Amino acid sequence: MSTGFFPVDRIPYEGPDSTNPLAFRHYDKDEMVMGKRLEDHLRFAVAYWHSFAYEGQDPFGGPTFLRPWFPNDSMERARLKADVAFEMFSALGVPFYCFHDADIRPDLGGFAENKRAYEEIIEIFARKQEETGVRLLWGTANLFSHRRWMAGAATNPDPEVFAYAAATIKSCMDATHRLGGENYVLWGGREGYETLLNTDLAREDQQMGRMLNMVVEYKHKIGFKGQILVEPKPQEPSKHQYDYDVATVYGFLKRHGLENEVRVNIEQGHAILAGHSFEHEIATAVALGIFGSIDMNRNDYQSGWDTDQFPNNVPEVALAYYHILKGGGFTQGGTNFDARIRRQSLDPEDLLIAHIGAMDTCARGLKAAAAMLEDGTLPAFVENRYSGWNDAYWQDVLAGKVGLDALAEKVISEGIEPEPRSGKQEYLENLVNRFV
Ligand code: XUL
Ligand code: CO
Repeated sequence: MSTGFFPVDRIPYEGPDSTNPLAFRHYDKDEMVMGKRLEDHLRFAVAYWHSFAYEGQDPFGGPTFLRPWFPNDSMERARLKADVAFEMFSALGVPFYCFHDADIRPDLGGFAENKRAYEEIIEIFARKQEETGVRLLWGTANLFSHRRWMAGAATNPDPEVFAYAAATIKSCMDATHRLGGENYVLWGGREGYETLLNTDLAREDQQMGRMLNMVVEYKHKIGFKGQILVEPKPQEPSKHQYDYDVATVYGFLKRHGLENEVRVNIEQGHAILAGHSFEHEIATAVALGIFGSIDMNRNDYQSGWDTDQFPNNVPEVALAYYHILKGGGFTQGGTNFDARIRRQSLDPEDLLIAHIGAMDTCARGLKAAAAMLEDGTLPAFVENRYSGWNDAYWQDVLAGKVGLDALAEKVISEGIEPEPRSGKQEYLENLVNRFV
């Protein structure tokens, strides 16, 4: 029986001419793009925390959303929240969802009590997954909200907090495994510092490396087949976070022997905070062989905060999907909407409308990206730009068979004077604009 929270129980696809705010105009999940259904390309997921746990607070004001499952203090309310959440997943027709432990269970105090409450909700989720066909894209642990994490989880100066973090991650990995999750995510909001005056960087790096190695060891021990993903972010809430961006995470993985075990979950808003574009982070991960999944959202470009708004800019999203498709597309990853409605968007239908707009934006972006690839001009331009390197001699240079002195000799003996060639940026920008 429906809770009656939402005004409709199914969002139909009505095509680009529809004026119905509760219908898709571009996301037809069965539409074939490059030989694959849109649903299988995009692999959309709803984020439990933003849509069902966030109460509308900001740094200057308290809750604005008066949902019947707030406050988060009883199992009864947690069950109602789960009912409404799965009604929304089904209404939107998303294949996936994601959650933290603290999003889905009440905070009843101690570790053992919270674990029991968590496991009870996980069994409810397992039943609901079966009934609705909705699956888990990833699970994760909230190691940042409670005051115990204020000085870090894995990187805490107190080893007992490290142990508490390990125990929490273990129960979240067990739950993700139980629900058939396709990935497990680690985002270290408090793995960083507020001031270097009280921080030992070398110790904190060692602690974080050991924790991630334990996660990987445990994954293999229980036979979890999902990807382990680290989510980079440069700061907020910490003044500085160690998982600053994709390149920094790659260095960390190499240092701790994890570059073949762990990949990244890249978030648009985090890329912007790091001074990058979303496509920069995606292309970097693809180039390094650690691309895993994305958190899709957008930041307000004026505020300088991680505002976690729903995406609505097709050209931006198109370039992100271009690099994803060019890298082979998602395997176990997907498009998680790590986005929340604004605190004035009070109506239940606002939750649906936000996701509909975001899904349509992503569908248009992906179709534009696929058209760019199928047209082939852009990838061919880049390939051609480097084609000089394909010669056997230059391949030998890359393979280490030619040294600095031999190259110097070649420049002199052959009288090499390279002629610069146009990078054609404006031509390429105009080319992209034909598709978006
Ligand atoms: C915070 C953020 C998190 C992670 C999961 O900025 O993105 O919601 O995605 O912990
Ligand atoms: Co995120």
